[in-house]
Formats: sequence, structure tokens, C-alpha cells
Amino acid sequence: MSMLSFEKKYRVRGGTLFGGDLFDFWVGPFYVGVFGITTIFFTLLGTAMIFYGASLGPTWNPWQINIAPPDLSYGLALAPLKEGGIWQVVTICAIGAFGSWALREVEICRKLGIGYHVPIAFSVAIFAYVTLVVIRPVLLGAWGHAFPYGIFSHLDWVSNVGYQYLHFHYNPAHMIAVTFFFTTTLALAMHGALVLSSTNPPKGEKVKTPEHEDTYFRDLIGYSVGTLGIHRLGLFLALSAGFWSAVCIVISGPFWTQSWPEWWTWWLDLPIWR
Ligand code: UQ2
Repeated sequence: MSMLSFEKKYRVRGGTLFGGDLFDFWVGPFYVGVFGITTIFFTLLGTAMIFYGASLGPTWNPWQINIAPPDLSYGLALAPLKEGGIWQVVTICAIGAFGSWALREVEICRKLGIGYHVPIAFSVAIFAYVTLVVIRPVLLGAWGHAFPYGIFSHLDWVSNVGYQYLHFHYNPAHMIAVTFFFTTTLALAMHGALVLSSTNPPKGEKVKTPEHEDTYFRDLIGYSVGTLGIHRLGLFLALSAGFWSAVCIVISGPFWTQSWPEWWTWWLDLPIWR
């Protein structure tokens, strides 16, 4: 790998956030760090707890395994392991592992002297997850409002919570989130297609430059967002999708308890109709 000569220059001690030189080394291609160790710890413990929970259940069918949060009657208390406590330990392990991974990303950014864009992007995904399993359940007063860990069981949870608000697609924040998700796929499809089209010319022709990419969109719609701009736009669109997803679920219950179609009566109630 040609990168190896460069890697020698940056693979030096320092830039850590915690613990100084402790675990400040690489194993093969992987940076370890204190947060690499904590990532491995939380991942192994969390995974072991999921297998333990599965062993108590009625099935080993991967589609049907379900690790449920405590009953609503436990409120925000710790529950016995077999009554949702496993779910609580798994949740702590998940947040510990995701947070450790984000901090390991930050340390690698500091060593390389690059921006924190990647850990910031990952943090928005973590924020969306934490909104579902911590922030909203705490606002509603019970861990039982979080979603269960299981392939079909979490789908059932999404469906049930959706119907609880009659028609979730009338949630304005959900509309914004969905729009950002679709726009993200549009932007990435355009970007991927444009890069492949200029790097894969017909047989015998030279690979084209970014100038050709700019020119393609200027010819087509009179505007090119640019090679750096498309990546800024993509990051903005994707982070916005995650952010508005978190908003649309956290307002459902804590800030709006009626059906979502009902929310739009503000429009019919405007004084201009009288
Ligand atoms: C572009 C550009 C790229 C791209 C893409 C565009 C050379 C390689 C895809 C075109 C993107 C535009 C015009 C923005 C579209 C807006 C939305 C909201 C989808 O100009 O620069 O770099 O990949």
C-alpha cells in the first residue's frame, strides 16, 4: 500500500483526549487508544447480554429474537435482569460503545490534524438513537417507552407507535425528515453517477476531469454546486435527515398527544377563513 510511507509520519504518540500515552499504539492497521479498549469492552458485554437474553426467550430464530425494555410500571427505575434489566444493560453498553467509537474517531482526527466532520456526523446518528431510548422515555417517565431490540419486534414498535398518533405521516417534523432522506438519496445518486460517468469514459478515451463534471451540470441546469460543495451538501442533507427524525419522534408524546392529522387544525382555525 502506497499509504504506508505516509502512515509512518503520522503514527506518533499524542493527540489523545484521555489517559495520555495509555494504549496509544496501533495493532496492525488499527489504532487502539483508551477508547478502542472501551469500545471492545462495551461491545463484548452488550453482545453477551443479547445472547443471554435470547437464551431466556422462546426462539433462536434471528428474525424473532426480542430483548424488551421493562414494563411501563417500572417507570424510570432499574428493573430485574429478566424483567427488562437486560435491555437496560444492553442500552448502557450500546451508548458506551457508540460514544467510545466517536471519541476514538476524534483522537484519530487529532493525530491526523484533520477536521472533526466524521465524529460529528456519527454523533448525529448516536443522537437519533439516544433520543429514542433515553431522551423520549425519560420525558414520558418510563423506560418501557423505548423500542425493543429485535428485528421484527422493533418494526412492530414503529408500526404501533405510528398508529398511536393515527397517521404518523401528518407529523410535520416526520415530513421534513422524510424529505431530507429522499433528497440525500437523490444527491448521492447524482454524485455517484457523475463521478463514475467521468471516471469511466468509453473504451480508448481519457478519464475526464472535475471541470467536465462542473460543465455537465452547467449545461444541464445552468448551475454546478462544485466538487467540494456536493460533499458539503451531502453531509448537510444526511445530518438533517437524522436530526429531524429525532425531532419527529421526541415531539410525539412529550409535546403532542393527539393524532397528528389533528395538528393541522391550526390551518382551519386561522382567522382568515372567517
Ligand atoms: C455538481 C458537482 C458534483 C456532483 C454533483 C453536482 C462538479 C462531482 C451531483 C450537481 C449537484 C447539484 C446541482 C445540486 C443538486 C441539489 C440538490 C438539493 C440535490 O455540481 O460538482 O461534483 O457530484
